[in-house]
Amino acid sequence: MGYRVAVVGATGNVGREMLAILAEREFPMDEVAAVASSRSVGTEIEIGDSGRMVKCKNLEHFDFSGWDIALFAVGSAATREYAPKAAAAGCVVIDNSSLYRMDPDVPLIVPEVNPDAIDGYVKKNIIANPNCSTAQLMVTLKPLHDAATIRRVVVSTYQSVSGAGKAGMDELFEQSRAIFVGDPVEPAKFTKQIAFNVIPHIDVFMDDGSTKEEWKMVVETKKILDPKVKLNATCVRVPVFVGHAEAVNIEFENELSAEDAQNILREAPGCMLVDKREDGGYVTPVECAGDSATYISRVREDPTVDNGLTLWCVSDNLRKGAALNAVQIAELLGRRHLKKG
Ligand code: 11C
Repeated sequence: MGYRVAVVGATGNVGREMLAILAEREFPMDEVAAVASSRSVGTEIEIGDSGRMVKCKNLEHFDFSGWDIALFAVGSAATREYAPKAAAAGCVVIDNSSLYRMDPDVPLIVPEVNPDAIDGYVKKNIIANPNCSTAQLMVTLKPLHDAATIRRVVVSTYQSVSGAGKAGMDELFEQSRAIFVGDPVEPAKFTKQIAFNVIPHIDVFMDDGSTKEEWKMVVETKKILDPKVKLNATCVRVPVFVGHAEAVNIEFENELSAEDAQNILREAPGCMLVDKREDGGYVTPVECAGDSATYISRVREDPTVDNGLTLWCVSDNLRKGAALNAVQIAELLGRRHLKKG
Protein backbone atom coordinates (compact mmCIF):
# COMPACT_ATOMS: atom_id res chain seq x y z
CA MET A 1 0.00 0.00 0.00
CA GLY A 2 1.39 3.40 -0.97
CA TYR A 3 0.64 7.07 -0.57
CA ARG A 4 -1.61 9.45 -2.45
CA VAL A 5 0.64 12.37 -3.41
CA ALA A 6 -0.32 15.68 -4.98
CA VAL A 7 2.29 17.87 -6.68
CA VAL A 8 1.04 21.45 -6.63
CA GLY A 9 2.65 23.67 -9.27
CA ALA A 10 3.29 20.62 -11.42
CA THR A 11 3.96 22.57 -14.64
CA GLY A 12 6.83 24.67 -13.22
CA ASN A 13 10.57 23.88 -13.17
CA VAL A 14 10.45 22.51 -9.63
CA GLY A 15 7.06 20.77 -9.93
CA ARG A 16 8.20 18.79 -12.99
CA GLU A 17 11.39 17.84 -11.18
CA MET A 18 9.33 16.71 -8.16
CA LEU A 19 7.33 14.33 -10.36
CA ALA A 20 10.53 13.04 -11.96
CA ILE A 21 12.24 12.45 -8.61
CA LEU A 22 9.20 10.72 -7.09
CA ALA A 23 9.41 8.26 -10.03
CA GLU A 24 13.21 8.00 -10.00
CA ARG A 25 13.34 7.18 -6.26
CA GLU A 26 10.34 4.83 -6.57
CA PHE A 27 8.45 6.70 -3.89
CA PRO A 28 5.63 4.33 -2.90
CA MET A 29 2.57 5.95 -4.48
CA ASP A 30 -0.89 4.51 -5.08
CA GLU A 31 -1.86 7.70 -6.87
CA VAL A 32 -0.20 10.93 -7.97
CA ALA A 33 -2.01 14.15 -8.90
CA ALA A 34 -0.51 16.98 -10.93
CA VAL A 35 -2.17 20.17 -9.70
CA ALA A 36 -1.72 23.61 -11.24
CA SER A 37 -3.42 26.91 -11.91
CA SER A 38 -6.57 27.06 -14.03
CA ARG A 39 -4.64 27.95 -17.21
CA SER A 40 -2.82 24.57 -17.11
CA VAL A 41 -5.89 22.42 -16.53
CA GLY A 42 -5.86 19.44 -18.88
CA THR A 43 -2.16 19.88 -19.79
CA GLU A 44 -0.53 16.45 -19.90
CA ILE A 45 2.72 16.09 -17.99
CA GLU A 46 5.08 13.13 -18.19
CA ILE A 47 6.26 11.78 -14.85
CA GLY A 48 9.99 12.08 -15.38
CA ASP A 49 11.04 9.82 -18.29
CA SER A 50 8.60 7.09 -17.30
CA GLY A 51 6.30 7.55 -20.29
CA ARG A 52 3.43 7.80 -17.77
CA MET A 53 1.33 10.92 -18.35
CA VAL A 54 -0.89 12.75 -15.86
CA LYS A 55 -3.41 15.47 -16.66
CA CYS A 56 -3.24 18.68 -14.63
CA LYS A 57 -6.06 19.35 -12.21
CA ASN A 58 -7.23 22.80 -11.14
CA LEU A 59 -5.79 23.95 -7.79
CA GLU A 60 -8.83 26.18 -7.20
CA HIS A 61 -11.16 23.16 -7.04
CA PHE A 62 -8.79 20.45 -5.83
CA ASP A 63 -10.05 18.57 -2.77
CA PHE A 64 -7.04 17.58 -0.62
CA SER A 65 -9.04 15.30 1.69
CA GLY A 66 -7.88 11.71 1.30
CA TRP A 67 -4.48 12.79 -0.02
CA ASP A 68 -1.54 11.96 2.27
CA ILE A 69 1.13 14.42 1.09
CA ALA A 70 1.12 17.56 -1.05
CA LEU A 71 4.41 18.84 -2.43
CA PHE A 72 3.86 22.56 -3.02
CA ALA A 73 6.00 24.36 -5.62
CA VAL A 74 4.04 27.55 -6.18
CA GLY A 75 4.77 31.12 -5.10
CA SER A 76 4.06 32.42 -1.62
CA ALA A 77 0.69 33.99 -2.61
CA ALA A 78 -0.83 30.71 -3.83
CA THR A 79 0.78 28.85 -0.92
CA ARG A 80 -0.82 31.27 1.55
CA GLU A 81 -4.24 30.52 0.06
CA TYR A 82 -4.07 26.77 -0.55
CA ALA A 83 -1.51 25.22 1.86
CA PRO A 84 -3.68 25.83 4.99
CA LYS A 85 -6.67 24.29 3.17
CA ALA A 86 -4.66 21.18 2.29
CA ALA A 87 -3.27 20.93 5.84
CA ALA A 88 -6.75 21.33 7.37
CA ALA A 89 -7.99 18.52 5.12
CA GLY A 90 -5.43 16.19 6.73
CA CYS A 91 -2.87 16.27 3.91
CA VAL A 92 0.71 17.03 5.05
CA VAL A 93 2.11 19.95 3.05
CA ILE A 94 5.81 20.03 2.13
CA ASP A 95 6.23 23.59 0.94
CA ASN A 96 9.00 24.91 -1.29
CA SER A 97 8.08 28.60 -0.94
CA SER A 98 9.63 30.91 1.65
CA LEU A 99 6.25 31.58 3.33
CA TYR A 100 6.48 29.21 6.33
CA ARG A 101 10.23 28.73 6.67
CA MET A 102 10.67 31.00 9.68
CA ASP A 103 7.33 30.08 11.32
CA PRO A 104 8.29 28.60 14.73
CA ASP A 105 5.45 26.06 14.36
CA VAL A 106 6.76 24.78 11.01
CA PRO A 107 9.89 22.63 10.80
CA LEU A 108 12.45 23.64 8.16
CA ILE A 109 14.19 20.45 7.13
CA VAL A 110 17.27 19.23 5.31
CA PRO A 111 17.05 15.48 5.99
CA GLU A 112 20.84 14.98 6.20
CA VAL A 113 21.12 17.81 8.73
CA ASN A 114 18.14 18.14 11.12
CA PRO A 115 15.83 15.13 10.57
CA ASP A 116 14.59 15.10 14.18
CA ALA A 117 13.00 18.52 13.79
CA ILE A 118 10.39 16.95 11.49
CA ASP A 119 8.41 15.74 14.51
CA GLY A 120 7.13 19.32 14.96
CA TYR A 121 5.11 19.12 11.73
CA VAL A 122 2.02 18.06 13.71
CA LYS A 123 1.45 21.64 14.90
CA LYS A 124 0.36 22.88 11.46
CA ASN A 125 0.62 19.80 9.21
CA ILE A 126 3.16 21.80 7.20
CA ILE A 127 6.91 21.25 6.65
CA ALA A 128 9.08 23.85 4.91
CA ASN A 129 11.79 23.19 2.33
CA PRO A 130 14.74 25.62 2.48
CA ASN A 131 15.94 28.03 -0.16
CA CYS A 132 18.15 26.33 -2.76
CA SER A 133 21.29 28.24 -1.87
CA THR A 134 20.82 27.31 1.81
CA ALA A 135 20.15 23.59 1.21
CA GLN A 136 23.48 22.79 -0.46
CA LEU A 137 25.35 24.89 2.09
CA MET A 138 23.73 23.02 5.01
CA VAL A 139 24.71 19.62 3.56
CA THR A 140 28.29 20.90 3.27
CA LEU A 141 28.55 22.64 6.65
CA LYS A 142 26.85 20.07 8.89
CA PRO A 143 29.66 17.47 9.03
CA LEU A 144 32.27 20.22 9.46
CA HIS A 145 30.22 21.86 12.24
CA ASP A 146 29.97 18.50 14.03
CA ALA A 147 33.76 18.13 13.80
CA ALA A 148 35.03 21.56 14.79
CA THR A 149 32.05 23.90 15.59
CA ILE A 150 31.51 26.68 13.10
CA ARG A 151 31.67 30.23 14.42
CA ARG A 152 31.28 32.34 11.26
CA VAL A 153 30.69 31.79 7.54
CA VAL A 154 31.22 34.21 4.64
CA VAL A 155 29.61 32.94 1.44
CA SER A 156 29.40 34.30 -2.10
CA THR A 157 26.90 32.55 -4.33
CA TYR A 158 26.87 32.12 -8.10
CA GLN A 159 23.20 31.28 -8.74
CA SER A 160 21.79 29.96 -11.98
CA VAL A 161 18.85 31.55 -13.76
CA SER A 162 16.60 28.50 -13.21
CA GLY A 163 16.29 29.73 -9.61
CA ALA A 164 14.14 32.48 -11.12
CA GLY A 165 11.91 29.92 -12.89
CA LYS A 166 11.31 29.22 -16.54
CA ALA A 167 11.10 32.97 -17.26
CA GLY A 168 14.67 33.35 -16.01
CA MET A 169 15.90 30.55 -18.26
CA ASP A 170 14.04 31.97 -21.25
CA GLU A 171 15.55 35.40 -20.61
CA LEU A 172 19.13 34.10 -20.59
CA PHE A 173 18.47 32.16 -23.79
CA GLU A 174 16.75 35.07 -25.53
CA GLN A 175 19.39 37.65 -24.54
CA SER A 176 22.23 35.36 -25.65
CA ARG A 177 20.50 34.91 -29.01
CA ALA A 178 19.87 38.66 -29.31
CA ILE A 179 23.53 39.48 -28.64
CA PHE A 180 24.71 37.03 -31.29
CA VAL A 181 22.39 38.38 -33.98
CA GLY A 182 22.69 42.06 -32.99
CA ASP A 183 19.14 42.51 -31.67
CA PRO A 184 18.53 44.82 -28.69
CA VAL A 185 18.83 43.25 -25.23
CA GLU A 186 15.79 43.86 -23.06
CA PRO A 187 15.94 42.93 -19.36
CA ALA A 188 12.55 41.86 -17.99
CA LYS A 189 12.74 39.22 -15.26
CA PHE A 190 16.21 40.38 -14.19
CA THR A 191 17.00 44.03 -13.46
CA LYS A 192 20.02 44.14 -15.81
CA GLN A 193 21.38 42.15 -18.73
CA ILE A 194 22.08 38.59 -17.55
CA ALA A 195 23.65 37.15 -20.71
CA PHE A 196 27.47 37.53 -20.52
CA ASN A 197 27.07 39.40 -17.23
CA VAL A 198 26.60 38.82 -13.47
CA ILE A 199 24.08 40.60 -11.23
CA PRO A 200 24.67 41.07 -7.46
CA HIS A 201 20.97 41.10 -6.66
CA ILE A 202 18.51 38.25 -5.98
CA ASP A 203 15.07 38.90 -4.47
CA VAL A 204 14.06 42.24 -2.95
CA PHE A 205 16.24 44.68 -1.02
CA MET A 206 16.08 44.81 2.78
CA ASP A 207 16.47 47.97 4.91
CA ASP A 208 20.08 47.15 5.85
CA GLY A 209 21.22 46.99 2.21
CA SER A 210 21.27 43.19 1.98
CA THR A 211 18.85 41.34 -0.28
CA LYS A 212 16.16 38.94 0.88
CA GLU A 213 18.06 36.03 -0.69
CA GLU A 214 21.05 36.92 1.51
CA TRP A 215 18.83 37.33 4.59
CA LYS A 216 17.25 33.92 3.91
CA MET A 217 20.67 32.27 3.96
CA VAL A 218 21.39 33.85 7.37
CA VAL A 219 18.13 32.99 9.13
CA GLU A 220 17.60 29.58 7.52
CA THR A 221 21.14 28.52 8.50
CA LYS A 222 20.41 29.45 12.09
CA LYS A 223 17.13 27.50 12.10
CA ILE A 224 18.49 24.38 10.38
CA LEU A 225 22.08 24.14 11.60
CA ASP A 226 22.69 26.18 14.74
CA PRO A 227 21.40 29.58 15.95
CA LYS A 228 24.94 30.43 17.10
CA VAL A 229 26.44 30.31 13.59
CA LYS A 230 27.07 33.79 12.16
CA LEU A 231 26.77 34.10 8.38
CA ASN A 232 27.33 36.83 5.84
CA ALA A 233 26.21 36.26 2.24
CA THR A 234 26.53 37.99 -1.10
CA CYS A 235 24.14 36.40 -3.59
CA VAL A 236 24.86 36.82 -7.27
CA ARG A 237 22.92 35.75 -10.37
CA VAL A 238 25.16 34.31 -13.10
CA PRO A 239 24.46 33.29 -16.72
CA VAL A 240 24.22 29.54 -16.01
CA PHE A 241 21.01 27.61 -16.70
CA VAL A 242 21.07 25.04 -13.86
CA GLY A 243 23.32 24.60 -10.80
CA HIS A 244 24.22 27.00 -8.02
CA ALA A 245 27.85 27.42 -6.93
CA GLU A 246 29.10 28.89 -3.67
CA ALA A 247 32.53 30.07 -2.49
CA VAL A 248 32.52 29.53 1.28
CA ASN A 249 34.92 30.79 3.94
CA ILE A 250 34.48 29.22 7.39
CA GLU A 251 35.92 30.07 10.82
CA PHE A 252 35.79 27.28 13.41
CA GLU A 253 36.10 27.20 17.22
CA ASN A 254 38.53 24.31 16.95
CA GLU A 255 41.32 23.41 14.58
CA LEU A 256 40.38 21.44 11.46
CA SER A 257 42.99 20.75 8.80
CA ALA A 258 42.07 20.78 5.12
CA GLU A 259 42.96 17.10 4.95
CA ASP A 260 40.69 16.21 7.88
CA ALA A 261 37.88 18.30 6.33
CA GLN A 262 38.33 16.45 3.02
CA ASN A 263 38.16 13.10 4.80
CA ILE A 264 35.01 14.14 6.67
CA LEU A 265 33.30 15.47 3.52
CA ARG A 266 34.23 12.33 1.56
CA GLU A 267 32.05 10.27 3.94
CA ALA A 268 29.28 12.81 4.65
CA PRO A 269 25.69 12.10 3.55
CA GLY A 270 24.67 14.02 0.43
CA CYS A 271 28.26 15.18 -0.25
CA MET A 272 30.69 14.18 -3.00
CA LEU A 273 34.26 15.38 -2.63
CA VAL A 274 36.04 16.05 -5.95
CA ASP A 275 39.18 17.92 -4.98
CA LYS A 276 42.22 17.02 -7.02
CA ARG A 277 44.16 20.30 -6.78
CA GLU A 278 44.96 20.18 -10.50
CA ASP A 279 43.54 21.58 -13.74
CA GLY A 280 39.89 20.54 -13.93
CA GLY A 281 40.04 18.71 -10.60
CA TYR A 282 36.92 20.44 -9.27
CA VAL A 283 33.21 20.44 -10.15
CA THR A 284 31.33 23.21 -11.97
CA PRO A 285 27.57 23.79 -12.25
CA VAL A 286 27.13 22.22 -15.70
CA GLU A 287 28.64 19.00 -14.36
CA CYS A 288 26.31 18.79 -11.35
CA ALA A 289 23.05 19.48 -13.25
CA GLY A 290 20.80 16.41 -13.07
CA ASP A 291 22.68 14.94 -10.08
CA SER A 292 21.55 14.56 -6.49
CA ALA A 293 24.80 15.25 -4.65
CA THR A 294 26.35 18.47 -3.41
CA TYR A 295 29.86 18.48 -4.87
CA ILE A 296 32.66 19.97 -2.84
CA SER A 297 36.03 21.07 -4.24
CA ARG A 298 38.93 23.47 -3.53
CA VAL A 299 39.11 22.70 0.22
CA ARG A 300 42.05 24.63 1.66
CA GLU A 301 43.21 26.29 4.85
CA ASP A 302 42.74 30.04 5.26
CA PRO A 303 45.87 31.32 7.03
CA THR A 304 44.39 34.82 7.55
CA VAL A 305 42.20 33.70 10.49
CA ASP A 306 42.46 31.15 13.33
CA ASN A 307 40.95 27.81 12.34
CA GLY A 308 39.82 28.92 8.87
CA LEU A 309 38.92 26.90 5.80
CA THR A 310 37.77 27.93 2.33
CA LEU A 311 35.90 25.67 -0.10
CA TRP A 312 33.71 25.58 -3.19
CA CYS A 313 30.39 23.73 -3.43
CA VAL A 314 27.98 23.20 -6.31
CA SER A 315 24.62 21.47 -6.57
CA ASP A 316 21.63 21.24 -8.88
CA ASN A 317 19.34 23.94 -7.48
CA LEU A 318 16.20 22.30 -8.87
CA ARG A 319 17.08 18.98 -7.21
CA LYS A 320 18.86 19.22 -3.80
CA GLY A 321 17.91 22.88 -3.72
CA ALA A 322 14.21 22.14 -4.19
CA ALA A 323 12.53 18.98 -5.54
CA LEU A 324 14.92 16.32 -4.25
CA ASN A 325 15.01 17.79 -0.75
CA ALA A 326 11.18 17.90 -0.74
CA VAL A 327 10.94 14.23 -1.78
CA GLN A 328 13.57 13.30 0.84
CA ILE A 329 11.37 15.06 3.42
CA ALA A 330 8.40 13.01 2.20
CA GLU A 331 10.48 9.83 2.61
CA LEU A 332 11.48 10.86 6.13
CA LEU A 333 7.86 11.67 6.97
CA GLY A 334 6.81 8.25 5.69
CA ARG A 335 9.48 6.45 7.72
CA ARG A 336 8.75 8.31 10.95
CA HIS A 337 5.12 9.29 10.92
CA LEU A 338 2.92 8.25 8.00
CA LYS A 339 3.73 4.56 7.96
CA LYS A 340 1.90 2.48 5.36
CA GLY A 341 1.44 -1.25 5.05
C1 11C B 1 16.90 31.91 -6.73
N1 11C B 1 17.10 30.87 -4.55
O1 11C B 1 17.90 31.29 -7.12
C2 11C B 1 16.18 31.51 -5.45
C3 11C B 1 14.99 30.68 -5.80
O2 11C B 1 13.08 31.33 -1.50
O3 11C B 1 12.64 29.49 -2.51
C4 11C B 1 14.23 30.14 -4.63
C5 11C B 1 13.61 31.22 -3.80
C6 11C B 1 13.06 30.64 -2.51
O4 11C B 1 16.42 32.86 -7.33
